[in-house]
Amino acid sequence: MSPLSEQDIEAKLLRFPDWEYYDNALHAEFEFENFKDCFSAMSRIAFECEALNHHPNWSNVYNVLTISLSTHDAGGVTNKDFQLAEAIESIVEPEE
Ligand code: H2B
Repeated sequence: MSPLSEQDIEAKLLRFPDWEYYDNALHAEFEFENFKDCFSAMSRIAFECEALNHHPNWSNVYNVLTISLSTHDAGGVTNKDFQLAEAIESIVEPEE
C-alpha cells in the first residue's frame, strides 16, 4: 500500500475536524471526564484495531488520550489510517 499524497490527506481531513496532519501522520487528542472513561474508550478502540489489523501510536495521561496514525509498512498515511480514524471517532464522538 502506498501513502496518500499530502493533497489527498488534506482533502480527506475536511471530514475529520479533530485530526491534523504533520510529521507524516494524523494526530488527535481527546479529553475525557476522568481516567475510567478514557481507558474505557481505549479498550473499545483496541478491539477495532484488532478487527482492522491496524494499530495507533498512542499515549494516555489521566483523562487525555493522544493518538498518532500512520501506516508503518507504507511509511506514511494511507486509507487504513482514515478507516481507523473513523472507527475512533465513532467511539469517542458517538453523537457526530
Ligand atoms: N499498524 C499500523 N499503524 N501500521 C502498519 O503498517 C501495521 C499496523 N501493520 N498493524 C500491520 C499491523 C502488520 O505489522 C501486520 C504484520 O499485518
